[in-house]
Amino acid sequence: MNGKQLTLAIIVLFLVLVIGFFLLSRKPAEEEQKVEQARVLEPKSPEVAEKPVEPAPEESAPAEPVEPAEPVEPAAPIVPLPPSTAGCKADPAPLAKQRITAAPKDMLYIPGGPFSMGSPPEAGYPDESPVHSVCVIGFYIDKHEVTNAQFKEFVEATGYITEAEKVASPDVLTWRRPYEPESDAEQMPNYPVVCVSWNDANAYALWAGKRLPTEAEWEKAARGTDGRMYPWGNAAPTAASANMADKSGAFKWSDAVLDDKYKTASPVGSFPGGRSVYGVEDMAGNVWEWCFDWWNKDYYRASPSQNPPGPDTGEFKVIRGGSWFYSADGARTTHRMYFRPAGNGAAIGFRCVKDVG
Ligand SMILES: [Ca+2]
Ligand SMILES: [Ca+2]
Repeated sequence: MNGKQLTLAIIVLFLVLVIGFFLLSRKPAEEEQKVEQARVLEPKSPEVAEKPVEPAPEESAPAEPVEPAEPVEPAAPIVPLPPSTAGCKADPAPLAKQRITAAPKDMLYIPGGPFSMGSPPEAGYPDESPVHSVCVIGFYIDKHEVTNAQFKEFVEATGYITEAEKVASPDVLTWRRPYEPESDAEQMPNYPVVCVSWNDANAYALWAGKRLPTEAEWEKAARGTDGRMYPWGNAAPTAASANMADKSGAFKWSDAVLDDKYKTASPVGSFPGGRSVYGVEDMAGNVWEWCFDWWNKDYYRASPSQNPPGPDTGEFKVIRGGSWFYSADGARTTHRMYFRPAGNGAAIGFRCVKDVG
C-alpha cells in the first residue's frame, strides 16, 4: 500500500467511525415517546388500588407525588382556620331552607345535625370503624372541586408559589403543568387544580375566606343522613356516576368494563349522575380532596361526637373520595386515604367549606 492508498484508507475509516457514532447515539422518536408516557402514567406501585389492611402511604400514592426535598425558601407559616367548636344540633326545617337559599355563590348548604359516620368492619377497612353518630353544625361547601381558574385567581392576587413549584426541576409536575410537562392548566380552566399540597390548599382556603372541610363535614356532605355507600346511593358505580380508573386510563387496576371517557381528570361537574343528596358534585372520583384533619387509624374509636376536628397532630392529612387514578373502592363515602401535607399529586385536589354567619 502506497502513501496515497494509506491516506485514503484512514479517511474512509474516520468517516465510518463518525457515521457509526452518530447512528448509535440517536434514540428513535418512538422510544422517546414511550419513556415520556411511562413517566406520566405508570404509578409507583401497581398495588395502588389494593388498599392494604394497614394502608401504606408510599404504596397508595396517586400519580407522580412530589415531596419537595429542598424548598428554595421556607414557607411562610400559615395558620389553618379550625372548624367551629360551638354546640351542635339539628337545624329546624325553616332555618335549613333559609340557609339553602342564602348560600354563597357556587356553594351548597349542608344542614346541621347528626349522621352516621364510618362503615362496619365487613364493609370497609379498619380505619373506617366503628360506625358512630356524629353531629356537625350546618355549613356551606363548594359545589365543585376548586378549579385551575380559581386557583389562578388566587396566585395572581397573592403571588403565591406552590410547594411543587419551589422544586427547581423542569420534570416536576405542578398545578401549571399538571399531567405531563407539556400540559397547560391555562387550557383547562374548568378542571380541578391538582399538584397542590395540603399547605397550598389551606393557603387558598384562607385567601378565599373559607377553610378545608373536616373529615366529618366532608363525609356528611357526601353521604347525607341515610348511611349510603356512595354519594348517589348504594348502587354500584356506573360510567355516569364518577370519573374513576376505568378502561380509558388502562391502569393495571382499572375497571375493564366501565368507560367514563376520561383517562385523567375531567372538568368539574361532568358527572351529574354522581351528585350527593345535597347536590355536591364529584365527591366520588375525579380528584382526591384534602381534608382539614390529620389521619389516625384509631381516631373513630374515641372521636368527639360533635364537630370532630381530627387528631391534634399526625404525619399525614386525610384525603377523600377517590380519583381518576383509583378504583371504585376509593369512591365509597367512608373510604379514608391520606398523604403527607407537603406532598402533592396529579390526582389530589380539594374543595372548601365556609361557616354560617
Ligand atoms: Ca376515568
Ligand atoms: Ca373528588
